[in-house]
Amino acid sequence: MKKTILSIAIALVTIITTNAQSKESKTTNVTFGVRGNCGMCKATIEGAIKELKGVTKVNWDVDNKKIDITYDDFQTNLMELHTAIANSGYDTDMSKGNDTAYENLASCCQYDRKMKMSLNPKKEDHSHSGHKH
Ligand SMILES: [Cu+2]
Repeated sequence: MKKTILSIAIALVTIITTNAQSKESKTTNVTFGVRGNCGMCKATIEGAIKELKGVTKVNWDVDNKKIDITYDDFQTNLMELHTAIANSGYDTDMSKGNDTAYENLASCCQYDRKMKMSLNPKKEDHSHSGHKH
């Protein structure tokens, strides 16, 4: 039973992917700085991005204070990504977080607005050869 559901799911994904490719689309990948503190911040930031059309992948890195987004340039654009995050109360390296939204964040999420963002990963992260790039 589980196998059947999985097969159907895979078939559906294939159909959706094929359809998406037949229309005009331009997959773009972008990384930029976003301030924040914790897992709750991560949920808020990524949630704001997921609401935009054309976003296929989003990951906010809590340690390095930066976000990685894959999106369709025909459905949204870089400025919209920054604006969506700013509207949710978070600073990006291109736009300042909305003050009211910031005030409404849980107190643990009220990050230091002078916090450095878009940091480089620690060196030891890349010294292991166990994974491919
Ligand atoms: Cu938080």
